[in-house]
Parts: sequence; structure tokens; C-alpha cells
Amino acid sequence: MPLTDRLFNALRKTRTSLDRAFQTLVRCRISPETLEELEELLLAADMGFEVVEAVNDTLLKTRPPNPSLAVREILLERLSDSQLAYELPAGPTVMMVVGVNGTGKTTSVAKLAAYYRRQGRKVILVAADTYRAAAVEQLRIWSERLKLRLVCNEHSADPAAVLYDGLQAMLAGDYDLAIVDTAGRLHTYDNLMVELNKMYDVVRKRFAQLQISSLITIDANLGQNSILQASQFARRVPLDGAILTKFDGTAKGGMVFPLYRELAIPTAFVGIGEHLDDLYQFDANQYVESLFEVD
Ligand SMILES: Nc1nc2c(ncn2[C@@H]2O[C@H](COP(=O)(O)OP(=O)(O)OP(=O)(O)O)[C@@H](O)[C@H]2O)c(=O)[nH]1
Ligand SMILES: [Mg+2]
Repeated sequence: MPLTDRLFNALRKTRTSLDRAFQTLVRCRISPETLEELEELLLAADMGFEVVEAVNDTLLKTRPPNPSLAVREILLERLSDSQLAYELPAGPTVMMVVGVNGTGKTTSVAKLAAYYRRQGRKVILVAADTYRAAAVEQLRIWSERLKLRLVCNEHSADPAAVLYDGLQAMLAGDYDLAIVDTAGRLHTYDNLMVELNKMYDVVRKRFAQLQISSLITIDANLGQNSILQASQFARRVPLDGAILTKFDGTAKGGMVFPLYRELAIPTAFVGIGEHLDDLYQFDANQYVESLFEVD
């Protein structure tokens, strides 16, 4: 099944309940009371207060005959700033994948490797999660499946040292994209955040010729707390985009909006399953369409 169809399926729950709310609005007059159902649904889908306020204001002010169309436009407009779209730098690049524990970093690293290899990039993987032996093993299995070079060092507890080795190997070989798996960390653990900074310093100071691009993985099921976590990460390290993981099986498909509007983090990819090709490159138009087209 094409990825767009699978995104459409993943958003089914959100879409059908939104549609029900729009039907109510068409049947009854648009008023603060009748808007309540729609408001609750938008919040339950994690679209955030900014979206809810804009929807309320516009619908109350203009009372459009087709509220669904009006809301579709509001949502599209909110994602249309192309300056904020994610793009991987063209030259030799270090892609850091960071995020809270269990949000899908290692799986996403493998999916990204497959994705960018298809785009013609020469990919090398770096296993910089030195906390768990199983973490390196997990990425090794993916690297073998993908037939990609993996740099790891089971004997070093310092992820910055592993990263250094990985980037040396990148420059020595014919690679132009190093994808780095990092350990899961909570933004509240200061020493782990300092460690992450140290990794960025390795790239900036020792490999100044390489570009850095960082993606944060966010589990779509975790709700508003993820926004707080992402904002804390963003204060400590540069974030260029988000991978919303576990979109399959969630009714919370709206995180894209607060991430973009409140934190200026564009959604770069959406994870829709556990397999290598279950990675959808985010497209705002397709995404908004998927929230509205009624099946
Ligand atoms: N359904 C679904 N499962 C996913 C997706 N992405 C990751 N997973 C699953 O989520 C679990 C955790 O994924 P990992 O990639 O190990 O997460 P992690 O962030 O590397 O975890 P730590 O290294 O422990 O912090 C695994 O069982 C994955 O198969 C997704 O898009 N959809
Ligand atoms: Mg991991």
C-alpha cells in the first residue's frame, strides 16, 4: 500500500470524529456552544490552543457555509511557511537522532538510512548509544540487513569518542551522510544533556567541514508532554526537524501544529510502523488533506 494511503489510514480516527463535528456545525448554527465539540476534538488530537483559537475566531466571525473547508484552509495556512520545511543539507552531513527513551530513535535511524540511500546518499551508521549493549546490537542487526557500515565501540562508555571514530571513518571512506543513533534521555537529566552537547562540540570543533542536522523523535501517543520535552531539548541543542513516531494506531495526529507554531520545529518524517519502509516524508498538503477527505 502506498505510504500516503497508510498515512490516511493512520489518521482515520481523527478524521471521522472531525467530520462528525463538522456535520453538527452545519446542522446547528455556529455558536460558542456548538463549536465546543470541534474544539474538544482538536485539543484531543493535540493540535494545540493556537489552532483552536484560530478556528474558533474564524468560524464565529465568518460563519462559513462549509466549516470543514474553512478549517482546512486555516490548518494549511499554519503549515505553509516554506522557510520552516525540513531539508537535509546537500554536502557531507552528520545527522543526529535524539529524543526521550523508547520514542523510536534506533528504528528511525535504520529507516532514515534506507530512505536517504534511496535518494543516492552514501550512508554510514554510528551507534553512539553506549549505555546498553543491546542498543548497539539492535543497530547492528539493522546495519546488516541494510548492508551498511556501522561504527560502534562496545568498550567505550563515551559517546563523543564513538562519534569521533565514526566521523573519522566517514571522512576516510566514500560517505556523505553519517546517521548517529544516540541514547534515550530525559531532558531533566542535566548530565545527559551536557553529554549531548559534548557530541555536538565534537562535530563543530573537530569536523567543521561537516554540516549538522538534528532530528528529534517524538512518540505521537504521548500527548502534550512531548511538546514540553521537545522545547527543553530545543533549548539545549539545535533541532532541525521532528520524526513523529508510532502514528499508526494513534488518534493523536495533531502534534505537527504545536511543534511547528510554538517551537518552530517542522515535522520532517512520520513513522507509521516498525519496518524499514514505514517512514513517510512529511508533506503538509497531503497531511491536511488526510485529515479531511471523508472515506
Ligand atoms: N508501531 C510503531 N512502532 C514503532 C515505530 N517506531 C518505533 N517503533 C517501536 O517502538 C519501540 C522502541 O523503538 P526504538 O527504536 O528501540 O526506540 P529508541 O528511541 O531507540 O529507544 P531507546 O534507545 O531505548 O531510547 C520498538 O519496539 C519499535 O519497533 C512506529 O513508527 N510505529
Ligand atoms: Mg535506541
